[in-house]
Amino acid sequence: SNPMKETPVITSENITVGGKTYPSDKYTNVTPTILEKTTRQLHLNPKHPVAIIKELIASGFPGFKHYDTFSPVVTTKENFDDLCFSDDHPGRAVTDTYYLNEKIMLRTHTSAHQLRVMTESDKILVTADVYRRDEIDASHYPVFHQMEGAQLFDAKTAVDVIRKDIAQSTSAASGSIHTTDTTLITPENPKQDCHDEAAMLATADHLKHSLNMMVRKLFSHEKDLQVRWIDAQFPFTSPSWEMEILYQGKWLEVLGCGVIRQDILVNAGKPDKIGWAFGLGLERLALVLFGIPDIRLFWSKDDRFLKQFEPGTIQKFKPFSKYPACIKDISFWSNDQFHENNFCEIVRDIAGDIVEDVQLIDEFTHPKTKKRSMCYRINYRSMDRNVTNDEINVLQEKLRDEVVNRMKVELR
Ligand code: FA5
Ligand code: MG
Repeated sequence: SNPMKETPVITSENITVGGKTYPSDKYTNVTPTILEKTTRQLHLNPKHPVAIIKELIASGFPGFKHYDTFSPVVTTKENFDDLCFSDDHPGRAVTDTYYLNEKIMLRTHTSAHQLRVMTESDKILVTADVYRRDEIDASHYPVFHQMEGAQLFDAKTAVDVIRKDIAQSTSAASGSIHTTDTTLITPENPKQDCHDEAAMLATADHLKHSLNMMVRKLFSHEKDLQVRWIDAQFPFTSPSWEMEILYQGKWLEVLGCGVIRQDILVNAGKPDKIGWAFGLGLERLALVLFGIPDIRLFWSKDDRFLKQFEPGTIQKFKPFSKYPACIKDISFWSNDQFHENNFCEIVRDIAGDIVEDVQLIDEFTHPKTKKRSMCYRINYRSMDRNVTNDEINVLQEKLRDEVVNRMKVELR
């Protein structure tokens, strides 16, 4: 049995999650809603889009050891100290990170497992749920999934080994993906002093090549996909970059990566290696791949979301509404004081969150009386339950009364 499936418990003294109990203190800021997410394990449900994209990406890294069952509860040492985060790095703030107590937290990235897995293998992938006190919008959610990848080479032979490897990895049909890379090695995004320049450049080439191939493989059916590389900064890599994909008219950041800080390899007992690492946002790539309009949908328990996905296949998502809409029109003779915002305010007052949409669908001026007629269509729909026609009729009647009372219009 999977201990992460057990329901977390928060008391005033401690927190139980994943079958283990941790004492709370003044740093404690995890909430029941966030802890509940640790039980979901979307990346381990083979029919979930997060797991489907995980498998599709992992299949492009044969020979890599893939870990995907690490507990989200980690130490601040694993998440920050081991990765060379400074003591005052903003990522450590209680405003950004979920703490169980001063030393125990929910991982903010899969890099928290880098050191541990690098001691075990030179080619690794780690997939996991990660937690951040981030904003919420269509591409940000406080819980999401990352895949970490890393590959290490013998520093002495890296240049030759990498040159051969890149030559051998034949480029899959690219669809029409346009990739631009104008990044340079600069003092702001520097080589590490301890690195041989040729070995570092080869490692960086291999990193970008591997990720460009990953994107080509994943999006081979996409038309005119725009991809770009930009400079970035991470405490645990240098130089560092991010990849962005143009999606719905905006550059969407999908991954961060770079040449691993040598201190980390030394701490992993591998001082003679040089290596690269990346951390990608699985939901961000899945948004683009499946055409999912909103990152919140990944958490849906509705079959109409989950049933659209098949392991190993890429099918565009067909948007659905959780519960059926109930559409009502209201027509009236308007007047000079009428303002649409006031009308919408009344609709919201009466129906609250059940209103999905208000639209003017018809407007005309009577040729003789010069009176203006307007017809608004109101789309009622609940996110979490079925609304009945009777119930909506009551709201619509109230609306008709209020519109007359407050706007002095004349119903038709
Ligand atoms: C990191 O987390 C680094 N650990 C990545 C890395 C690994 C760099 C190894 C170098 C070497 P960043 O904070 O940029 O970096 O997050 C990585 C990716 O996670 C982002 O590019 C984005 O795709 C995704 N991501 C970040 N925040 C959110 C969020 N709130 N919701 C959904 N996806 C997010
Ligand atoms: Mg970033």
